[in-house]
Amino acid sequence: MIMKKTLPILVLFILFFSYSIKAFTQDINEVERLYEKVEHDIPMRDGINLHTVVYIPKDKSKQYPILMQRTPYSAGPYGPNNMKSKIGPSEFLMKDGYIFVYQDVRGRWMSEGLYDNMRPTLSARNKNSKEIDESTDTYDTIDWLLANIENHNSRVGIWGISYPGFYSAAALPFAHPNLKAVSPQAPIGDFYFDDFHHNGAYLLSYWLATSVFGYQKDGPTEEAWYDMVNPGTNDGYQFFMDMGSLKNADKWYGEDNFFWQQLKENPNYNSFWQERSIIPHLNNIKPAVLTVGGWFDAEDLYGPLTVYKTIESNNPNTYNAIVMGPWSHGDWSREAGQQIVSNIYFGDSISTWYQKNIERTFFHHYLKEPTEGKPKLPEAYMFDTGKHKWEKFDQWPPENNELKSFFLHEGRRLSQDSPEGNRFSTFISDPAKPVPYSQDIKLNFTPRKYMADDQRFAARRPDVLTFETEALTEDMTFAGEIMARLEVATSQTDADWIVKLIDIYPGDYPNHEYVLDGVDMGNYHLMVRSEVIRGRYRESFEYPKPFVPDQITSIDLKLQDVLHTFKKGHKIQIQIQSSWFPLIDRNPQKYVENIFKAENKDFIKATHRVFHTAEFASKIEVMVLP
Ligand code: PG9
Repeated sequence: MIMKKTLPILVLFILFFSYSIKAFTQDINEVERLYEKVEHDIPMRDGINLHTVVYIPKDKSKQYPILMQRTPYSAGPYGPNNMKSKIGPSEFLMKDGYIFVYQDVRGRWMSEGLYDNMRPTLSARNKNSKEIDESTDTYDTIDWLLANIENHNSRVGIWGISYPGFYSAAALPFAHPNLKAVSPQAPIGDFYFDDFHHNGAYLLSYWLATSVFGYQKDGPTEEAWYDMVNPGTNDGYQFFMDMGSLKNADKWYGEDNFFWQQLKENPNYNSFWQERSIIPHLNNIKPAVLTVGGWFDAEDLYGPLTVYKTIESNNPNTYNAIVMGPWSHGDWSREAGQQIVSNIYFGDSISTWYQKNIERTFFHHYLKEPTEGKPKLPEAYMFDTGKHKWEKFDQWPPENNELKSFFLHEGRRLSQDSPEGNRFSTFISDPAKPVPYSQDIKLNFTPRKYMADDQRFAARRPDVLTFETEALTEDMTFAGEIMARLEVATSQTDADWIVKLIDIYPGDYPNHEYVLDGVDMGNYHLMVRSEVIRGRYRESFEYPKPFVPDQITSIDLKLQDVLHTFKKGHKIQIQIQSSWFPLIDRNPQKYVENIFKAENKDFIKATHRVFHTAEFASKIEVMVLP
């Protein structure tokens, strides 16, 4: 009797149990189920071997494109039985079937040779030469793969995010003829404007990252280095205040951190940095290019925008498209369900939508099922961070943009009218009490989420100037880059200038869609864009120049592109300050040859002035959609 009753339940239980095991193991072992792995040490033209891990579909009845990634972050796990849990840019491509290739770049991890940050790109090619750069290493790798890997369809792609994004872009000069599709995603364009510096200011917040790339072979992870040096606190603001001048960082890095020595010895944009930029080499591009970035990417925003624009202007016949989404660094490669940056919720499954409808379409068109003509994608898929929706453009920036100027006025006003009268706004900048860049400053990670932070905390400080419009009577969309043209004076001989573009939500903002539970958006000061320039570089990043005390001086500062609709009822605000700590290092405000070697005594208070008169009219210039 009992068996009759329990048998059906038993059968159901066994079925459920076996299904859940299968589903569980399939998720974890999907890669193992579909792919096998082989590792090679591939010889480059100079004899150096680069360690390369190849994932090949087990189904040998078909031919597959090769999709490679070159990385300083390890092509591991290594060893025949250790598989990556995720291969390729997305699960869609993993399931579509590609030969995925991961390579340790020269001098890192299992590869031989010497590492060089942002290795300079050779400006010419001599096929008998043994000279190398990242492009020749990619070329030689592709040649070897085509000759030694089976089941490929002879078409090769390369992709990568951040530093692997740089290596993708670095494959473009003198590209291999079989390289058909390249997707630099959040690529580093130039370490003087991405990651380690912004317009001459050193990104102190990259303190840990400097450790990762300052040693040969397998430099420690940020976390490992943090644990190793054990700074004794995780309060980034306090730690760097206690450290004082940058010269005191030596004790943390040690003499063998070659990158730290290079950073210290090259404070200006000299040949050391210039020759490491990939931007000047983006000519005669043959592969199709899809550049991807995040509007709130605190690490690499200059890179994707500049790579796209440079290719666009230098290579009119090259397929060259851009995607900029509501992402911080690399968000588009992972699905978090709700897409959130700081407190701002932009919508659901935005990364999956991009992976499926944009990235997959690009690679499918050029690699998987090569098709004549262009893929069915717009030139620019750009997310409006004010409207919270994707927009398509047939070029970026849009050609029908209108240039508008917003002038600073006394009384903290911002308007399109030209200023009258002889007035300026003034504040005291004290390096002993620098303006925090966020209200949550940890030491043990590179800041990635501050770019949409609420800026009310800064607006209420006496050393932050604010200028704002009346509530808008209609929506206004900024689409493109922003130029801050300031007329300033300082009582000392050096100064940093930070400009922030803020979207002020109405005080009674109704908590409806796109508002996170528990976050009151009323009067939220959303930072839409921000940038700094170290004032000594106002005329030249290579040849710094002190200020003449109290002499009115022009400062032009480019803020990277936005696509943001300031909605009716919102206000546009500009914030101006002279410290942004510890995102960037402090400016002593007394001109010294090299701030990395300044003494604590060199850090002095200064009285800064920003002019808004008919003759000296500080303003921001923006591109507005009609
Ligand atoms: N661009 C990022 C980075 C570069 C160098 C140091 C630390 C971070 C990245 O590759 O994630």
